[in-house]
Amino acid sequence: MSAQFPEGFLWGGAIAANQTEGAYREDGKGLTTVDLLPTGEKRFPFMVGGLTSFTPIDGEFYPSHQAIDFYHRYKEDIALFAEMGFKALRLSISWARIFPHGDDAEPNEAGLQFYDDVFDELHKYGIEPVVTLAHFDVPVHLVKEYGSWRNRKLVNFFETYAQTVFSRYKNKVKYWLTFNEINMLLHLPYVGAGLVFQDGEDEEQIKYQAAHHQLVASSLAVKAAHEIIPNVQVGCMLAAGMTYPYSSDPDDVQDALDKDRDSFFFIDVQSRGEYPGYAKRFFRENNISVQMEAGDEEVLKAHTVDFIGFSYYSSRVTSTDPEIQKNTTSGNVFGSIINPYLKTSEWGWTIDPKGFRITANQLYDRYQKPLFVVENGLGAIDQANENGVIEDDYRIEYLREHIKAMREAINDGVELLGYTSWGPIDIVSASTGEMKKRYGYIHVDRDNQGNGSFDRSKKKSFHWYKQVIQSNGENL
Ligand code: BGP
Repeated sequence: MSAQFPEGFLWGGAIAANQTEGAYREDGKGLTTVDLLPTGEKRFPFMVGGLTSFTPIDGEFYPSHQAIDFYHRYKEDIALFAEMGFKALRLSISWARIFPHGDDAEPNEAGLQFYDDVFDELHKYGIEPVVTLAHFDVPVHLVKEYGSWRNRKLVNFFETYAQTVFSRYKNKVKYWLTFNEINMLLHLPYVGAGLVFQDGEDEEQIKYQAAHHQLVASSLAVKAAHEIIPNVQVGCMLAAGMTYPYSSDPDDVQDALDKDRDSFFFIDVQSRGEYPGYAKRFFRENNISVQMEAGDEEVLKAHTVDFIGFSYYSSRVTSTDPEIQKNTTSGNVFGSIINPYLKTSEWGWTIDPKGFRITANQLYDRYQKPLFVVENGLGAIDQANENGVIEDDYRIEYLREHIKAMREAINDGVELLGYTSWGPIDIVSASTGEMKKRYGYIHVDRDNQGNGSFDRSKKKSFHWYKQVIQSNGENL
C-alpha cells in the first residue's frame, strides 16, 4: 500500500513578486535590484555583482517591469488557481512596495493595501498564502546608499519591514519564509543579496559578511513573527538538491559533502542556531573574518525556524578529476557535471525524481523539522497544437514522477507540509529573464520582449493537476 498524502496537505503553486507583478513603479513602489536586470548575455554579469548602472538604461528591455501584470490581473489568476483547487499559494511581498527606498520613515500605504487585497482574494477561495519576505528583490536605494547586505544597517531596515508586514497581515498570513534560496547568495550575490563588487574587492569576505547579516535578520524576523502573529509558522528556504560523488573515490565523496555543506551552512544556522564547525574551518582556511555584534549568537540560537522550505529542481554531480570536470552541464548555476544515468531539460537541468526523495530524506534526517516543498517544476519550451492548446505531457510526466518521489519520502517518514510547484502560471525566468522558459499550468501570451495580449489560457497540465489535488495525490 503506497503512502497517502496527509489530510490538509498544502497543494498549490509558487510565484515571486519580481517575476509576476510588473507595475514596477506603480503606486509608489521603489526600484528593486531585479528591475535593473536585462535579459540575454548582459544579465549574468550583473547577477554575479557586476552591475554598471543603478537606473534602467533608456531603450533597454527589463522583463520585471511588466512581468505578466499580476499586479492588475491577480483576481483572474487567483480564480484560475482556485479552479485547480489550490490549498496554498506561495508568493512574495516586494520590499520596495512597502518601503520604496528600504530606509523610509513610514511605509507606503498603497503597497500595503495591494497585498491586503491579494490575501483577501486568496481567502475568498480558501487558499492559504505562504509569503516570502525577500525573493531576490532588494530596494535599489539600499544598494546605492549602503552597499546592500554588506552593510549591517540592512539588518535593522529588514527587521522594520518584517515587523510592519507581520503586524499588517497577522490575521491573514500564518506561513512565512524569510529569504528565498538564501544559499544563492554565494553563487549569484547580486540576486541573493544585492551585492555589487568593485575591482579588487575580496568577494568571498563580503559574501559571508552579507550572509551573516541575512542570517541575523532572518532570526530577528522569526522573533518578531512569534511576538506578533499567534500560531505563526516561519521557515527558511534553501535551493536544495543532493550532490552525488561521480565515483566511489573518497575524494569525490568528500567533495560532494563539501558542496552540500555550502548550502547546508545557511540552514544549519537558521535551524540549529549556530555556526557549524566545518564553516569555521572554511573561514580559517580561506582568511574570512565574519564580524559579529554582541548578541548575534544569542539571537541566532534563540530564534530558529519552525520548518525548512526548499526548492528542488535536480540533483548535482561532482568530481575531483579534472578530466571528468570538463563534462559540466550548462545552465545550472551549481555547475553540475553531467550525470550519465539521467536526462536533462532543454536548459541543461538534470531530471532526477529519485533525487527528490533522496534530498527530502537528507534534509529531514539532518534537521528533524517539518519540510515544505515550495518550488519544483520543469521549465520548458511550449508549442500549441493545431487547436491552439498546449499539450504539455512532458511537464505532466516530470511533475507526476516528482510527486511519486515525494510520496515515497512521506512513506519513509519525512514530514511534508505541502507542495507549491514553481510557476503555476507562466512567469519570467529568474536566471534568463525570458518567458520562453515556461513552467505553468496556465499559458500567458507574452514573449521574451514583452509583446503579446497577456491573455491566460489553460494547458493540458491544468486539468491534470486539478484532479491530482482533488484526489489528494492519489490520481497521478
Ligand atoms: C529559483 C527561484 C525562482 C525560480 C526558479 C526557476 O532559483 O527561487 O525564482 O525562478 O529558480 O529558475 P528559472 O526561473 O531560472 O528557470
